[in-house]
Amino acid sequence: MAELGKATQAELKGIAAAFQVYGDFVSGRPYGSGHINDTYQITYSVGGAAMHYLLQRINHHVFTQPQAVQQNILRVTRHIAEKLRAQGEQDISRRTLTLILSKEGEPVHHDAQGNWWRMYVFVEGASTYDQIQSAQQAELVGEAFADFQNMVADLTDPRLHETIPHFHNTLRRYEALQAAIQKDALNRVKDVKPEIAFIEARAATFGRLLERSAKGEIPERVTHNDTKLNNVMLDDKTGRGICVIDLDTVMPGLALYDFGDMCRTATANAAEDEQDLSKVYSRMDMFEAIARGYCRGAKFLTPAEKEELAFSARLITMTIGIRFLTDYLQGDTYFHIKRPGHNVDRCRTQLKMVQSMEEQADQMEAIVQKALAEA
Ligand code: ADP
Ligand code: GN1
Ligand code: MG
Repeated sequence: MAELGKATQAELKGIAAAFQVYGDFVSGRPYGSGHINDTYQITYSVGGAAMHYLLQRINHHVFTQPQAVQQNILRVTRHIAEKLRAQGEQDISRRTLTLILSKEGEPVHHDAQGNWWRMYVFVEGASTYDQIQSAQQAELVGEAFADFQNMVADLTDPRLHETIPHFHNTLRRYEALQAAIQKDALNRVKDVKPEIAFIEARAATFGRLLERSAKGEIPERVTHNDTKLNNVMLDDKTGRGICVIDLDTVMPGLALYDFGDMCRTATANAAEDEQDLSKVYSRMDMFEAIARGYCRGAKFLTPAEKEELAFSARLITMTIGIRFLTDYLQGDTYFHIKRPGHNVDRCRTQLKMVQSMEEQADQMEAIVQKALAEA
């Protein structure tokens, strides 16, 4: 997979001009800490006032059908905006992403180099966090993602495009890891023997949610599928989770994966790429807060979903750990890395988080029961 290099000011100016924006381009700068897309904050001068836009190059190696992604996002964001409007909400362009169409009226711009770009209204006065700051914040994050699931629940007809098929299918992710181990293209397997052993020892659990879903016990819903902490914007004044972002993977899926992924990131005591593993563990005060916020909003959960909430946190953390390790063995072609070994560091934190959640499994179960009872 070829790296998509960083865009220059002149390129950004040209790309921004392809969208329905007014005023004069001032500057563009790389923005955020996502692992997939290339994100830029663009400043325009409009009638003398500074105005920001969010310009993103969609990673077309990851999202091979950028137009399908954009059709989904247009549909999702318009649907949410309509709902918020009907509820009498204010400030709707801070409460959902708003796409700015290209001058051709499309939700995406395809440039001469073959890159795909999209532009959003920049949400001001709100921030994303790579690490959780407080239990109150964790509760608000749980609530924000539950609200999101409620708002998109009826986007079923027609079915949203599956932008990445089998995205959270742990068995397939495990198969991909085994293939990468077999191939060992870069002779890296020798460095990660304990990690491989840790994963293999737990393989019997990887099909658990898939089986219950195939039996019809766990329903398909419209889900976000990338509910990491830094994919929700929190209001700088109130702390509320005002806008769920990074909508590329909104598609049919399991609500449990969304719950699990918020626990993976928002209960972590350390950064996703922390190298000192003694700092990495899952915080139960944060888990309690997320479970409270999420269960209060997610009134739709079936008995089987309720039973698997705590397990889903371990499973998704394991799945992401498997994906980081696979990418490391394959030569770091999927996730953006900033240093050699970055993906193996990320894998190690995920496996440490799994271990920490396993050690606290009984407590997690009790916390879930309490959160459900009080919801
Ligand atoms: P990635 O898929 O690479 O994670 P995101 O869509 O999550 O990309 O964007 C990366 C970061 O850019 C986010 O974590 C957030 O901080 C910021 N961001 C994204 N969209 C907006 C927006 N509309 N307004 C302000 N900041 C945004
Ligand atoms: C990626 O795009 P970003 O950084 O929000 C990845 C997620 C992983 C996450 C791990 C499309 O999320 O699936 O859980 O990294 N997104 C995609 O941090 O693969
Ligand atoms: Mg993101």
